Amino acid sequence: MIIDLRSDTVTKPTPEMRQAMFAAEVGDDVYQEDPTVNRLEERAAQIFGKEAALYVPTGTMGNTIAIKVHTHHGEEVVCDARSHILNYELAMLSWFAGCVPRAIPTEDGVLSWDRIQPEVRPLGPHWAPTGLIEIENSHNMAGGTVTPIEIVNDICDKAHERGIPVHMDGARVFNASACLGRPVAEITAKVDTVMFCLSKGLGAPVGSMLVGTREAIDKGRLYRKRLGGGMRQAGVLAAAGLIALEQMPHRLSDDHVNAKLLAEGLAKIPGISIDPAKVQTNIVIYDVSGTGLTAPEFVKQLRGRGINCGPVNDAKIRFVTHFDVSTDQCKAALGACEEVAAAVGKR
Ligand code: TLP
Repeated sequence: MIIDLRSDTVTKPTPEMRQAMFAAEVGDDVYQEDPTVNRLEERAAQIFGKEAALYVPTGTMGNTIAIKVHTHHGEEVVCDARSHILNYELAMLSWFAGCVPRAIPTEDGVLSWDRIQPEVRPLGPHWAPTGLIEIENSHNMAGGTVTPIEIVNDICDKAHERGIPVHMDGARVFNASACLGRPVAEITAKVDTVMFCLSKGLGAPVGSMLVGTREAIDKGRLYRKRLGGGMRQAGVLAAAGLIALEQMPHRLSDDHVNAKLLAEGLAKIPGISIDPAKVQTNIVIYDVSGTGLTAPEFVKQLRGRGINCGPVNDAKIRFVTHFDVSTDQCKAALGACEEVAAAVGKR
């Protein structure tokens, strides 16, 4: 059996989700008549302490809509240099919103006002104005790192003083919440919009939510339709999303324990480098260049031993823990890494 550590997107819906999907009450959601979608949107808004929410097929669409809602063509979006919106969304912020990214490199994916402030521009004879600031929490490619609430709040306060909105890519904000031991509503209290995914660690087969003010969400609903995201009897999907939202957040810390176990084990393998202290949530990114193999070569060797994962670049590999991988399977993955590293040593 393959142990799939490529992403938390690979989770399969639970039997309870499948039951709920089977029994879901539905209607046409483009007319806002799907009772299950409506319930999911109301619950998401309630849990985040915001006015309204919008069910979208993917996190990418949620981020794309949020950026469009907040900006005008020809503006800049300040984000971390390794952010998902910049590197993994096919330049949607330029394609759909007509904006350019203003990327800020960070050590660990955590932006701060000190780093952002010099990059904030007013409209000038040469400059595009800053239309939006984006925070990714937890931060995928920085290894699941979490931006503390005080930093989120500080960025929001300073941005708002200058009339700049803040969007959070909270694809994994429930992981950030489990790590901080604080409710998502506190983490996102000051951001103007937050996108979170039901289809990652929360285990739903499909779907993400955009949450914010009534005005932003009403506008966002029209952009969702423009993007082809008006989904009709989407209640069959939203039913699984409701279970994901209500029942799955509490178990995310199990994934974090498994990620820590992986990180600590990996750190002991000669040729592999990772600082386990930096692993806060369910993403483990480690460097294999000291083994003499490139990351794609290492990944291929792991695949031959039943472990599925992906390279981040030539040197680094990403493992993501989720509810379809057990602690024993994580131990097996560690065993496979040891074997691969040792086999190179003997060449
Ligand atoms: N991330 C995926 C890949 O696209 C890399 C993964 O396997 O981690 N924001 C963040 C922070 C994400 O990690 C992702 C997906 C998204 C947005 C987009 O979500 P989807 O895949 O639903 O469009």
